[in-house]
Amino acid sequence: MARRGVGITITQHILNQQRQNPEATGGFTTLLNELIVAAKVISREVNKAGLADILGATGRTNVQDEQVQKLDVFANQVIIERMQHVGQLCCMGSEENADLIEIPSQYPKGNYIIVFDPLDGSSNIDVNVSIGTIFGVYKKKSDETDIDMLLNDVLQPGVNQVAAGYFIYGSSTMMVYTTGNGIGAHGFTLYPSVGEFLLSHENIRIPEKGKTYSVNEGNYTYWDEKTVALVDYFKAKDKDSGRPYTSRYVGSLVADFHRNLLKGGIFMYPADSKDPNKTSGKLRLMVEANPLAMVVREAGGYASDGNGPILEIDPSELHQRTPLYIGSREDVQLAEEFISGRRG
Ligand code: AHM
Ligand code: MG
Repeated sequence: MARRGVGITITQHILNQQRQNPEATGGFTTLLNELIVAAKVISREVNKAGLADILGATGRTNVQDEQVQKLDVFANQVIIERMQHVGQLCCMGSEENADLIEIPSQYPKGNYIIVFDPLDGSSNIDVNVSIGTIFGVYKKKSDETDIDMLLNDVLQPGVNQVAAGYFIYGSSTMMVYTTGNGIGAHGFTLYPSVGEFLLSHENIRIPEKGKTYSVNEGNYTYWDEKTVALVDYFKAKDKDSGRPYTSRYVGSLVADFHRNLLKGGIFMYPADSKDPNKTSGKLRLMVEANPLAMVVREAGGYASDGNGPILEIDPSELHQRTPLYIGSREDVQLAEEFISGRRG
């Protein structure tokens, strides 16, 4: 027997959720729908990335004599162009843009803010490994309209996100999203022949404890002793606690996270000494860590910077970086014990 709701479209799902909120105006649904259209366009381009040499590699012209763009630049442009005219946004923040993105004056504006990483896992584009788009949505707090003043509205802790999620362009294209408040995290698979995302993973629950750790161990030499002790712990043999864990890492956050979300485990990008302050790793708080932290929380998991919840960090910069430990609750809590020095 089919599970309840499985097979409904993402649009229907968003509408159903919005109906439960008496204050909903439909603007939020419009916003997410436009993002979904952008993701479908990106998915189509990602699927033909391997044809770049045939159609003309980046920076060259293709058979139609058009300039071929880098895929991450293309993805960024598609999202900006589609989202700027929905009338629901006051500004946007992208991993690809140093500053906030203004809504052009000819378009109406709204009270939402979207932050995104248009194509995460860029080193994997050329080698046919899954990549993704990550997004978080906030509501503006002030009445500001001046772009220079809006940064204060954007720099909110992740706990304030009203929606968050990601698209993964893999063996199939999926969207996983949540609107928070215990509503759960839900997964939709793009059926290319129909052109719709259909509900395939209703109310995802991440196992409390996994058997997998995901980390770039090539950074071992740049870690402090607490991080080394943590990773050594996962690799040590102890039958009772299910160790050694197995290791899985492809270097695409969305792909590594998605696997652990469905199967259990922990993804880590610890602080390392490549960072001049040794306080963060490579990943960005607002466009990478916060959206996934909201998804994992709704799925019953946890995300930490090693000392406390990612979602409670008060950001001071749009492109701020953070250490990230995310996945099964017990595994992330254990990582926190090591990193905060409560356990050695
Ligand atoms: P990107 O935004 O430039 O693609 O970088 C982020 C990616 C993540 O997807 C992934 O987790 C990480 O970088 C991998 O980094 P590393 O190659 O240092 O392991
Ligand atoms: Mg990224």
